Amino acid sequence: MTDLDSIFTDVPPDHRSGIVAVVGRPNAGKSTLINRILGHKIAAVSPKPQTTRKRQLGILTDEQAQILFTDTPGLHLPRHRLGEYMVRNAETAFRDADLILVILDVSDAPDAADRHIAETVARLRGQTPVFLALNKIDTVTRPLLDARLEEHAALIAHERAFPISALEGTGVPELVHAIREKMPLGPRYYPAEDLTEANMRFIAAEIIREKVMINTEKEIPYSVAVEIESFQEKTPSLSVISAVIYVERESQKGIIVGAGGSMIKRIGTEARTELEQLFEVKIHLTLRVKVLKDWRSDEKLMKRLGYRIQDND
Ligand SMILES: Nc1nc2c(ncn2[C@@H]2O[C@H](COP(=O)(O)OP(=O)(O)OP(=O)(O)O)[C@@H](O)[C@H]2O)c(=O)[nH]1
Ligand SMILES: [Mg+2]
Repeated sequence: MTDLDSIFTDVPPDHRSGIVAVVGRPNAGKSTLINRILGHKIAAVSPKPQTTRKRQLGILTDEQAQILFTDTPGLHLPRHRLGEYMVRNAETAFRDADLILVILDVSDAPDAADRHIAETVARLRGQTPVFLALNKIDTVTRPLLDARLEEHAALIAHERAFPISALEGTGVPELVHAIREKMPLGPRYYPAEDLTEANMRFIAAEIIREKVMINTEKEIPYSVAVEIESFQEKTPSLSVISAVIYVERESQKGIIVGAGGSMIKRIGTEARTELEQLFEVKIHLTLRVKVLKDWRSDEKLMKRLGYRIQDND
């Protein structure tokens, strides 16, 4: 039997499958939750808002079901072309979804950004059912927690709400169980071993960008784009990757390189270590830094860096 046959035949007649759009404000924990659900890191995570820039599929497969989780950029009020791209990219995720999973961060009381999410969900949800994941419950102690959960749950009309900690895993199995039950009958769309449809080049670029975001401050995390120039699987146990880190200004280049190259070295070591774990091979990683002036405001340059407007169609 070929691989293709097994995709279509190895599932029971009551097999379920569907798409879950994971949406929320920047920093709510969407990517953390998807990594947690899959038990593998496929998406970049950082303490800074607006880490995710484009949709990414996380695929959860078991005997009974295949659930496709769409990680999306945080919904926010954009201030430049890249921000507009990100928000439109997130908004299109609503269109194909069988279920909308809104992640709310309960570590603080709801504010204007949360109300903006609520309005966006109300505008775009159509007839699609909504579940809420009330995330970061590890940061709030009882009895305050109960009031917090209620305040957040009151923001958005929903079918069910689940208090969770994406970081620690609390409540996540219950959430996944409920999502599975909500999926319509359907086939297995991807081979059981696939975790994402993103290729290794994209994941490598995202991990490098994540390390830049974690290690830099102010505008720099947002001014960075990463391009994989070459990715060669030299042997089954060694890959050689060379990547360019683009920034918007000469001064930012100096900061990313750091004194005596210390910063770029740190970014390289952290990225390499994590990629070796993810891909289970040794990696030689070479990083260079280049200036692409004001690329975030320039649609042509954005396109060159992989943020194509037609991604939003
Ligand atoms: N304490 C705590 N921190 C969390 C939890 N979930 C996520 N975080 C942290 O919140 C920060 C943002 O997490 P991300 O997963 O990048 O959030 P996101 O919603 O994908 O953010 P954007 O991609 O920017 O929209 C990271 O520092 C995470 O470690 C949680 O359950 N508890
Ligand atoms: Mg994210």
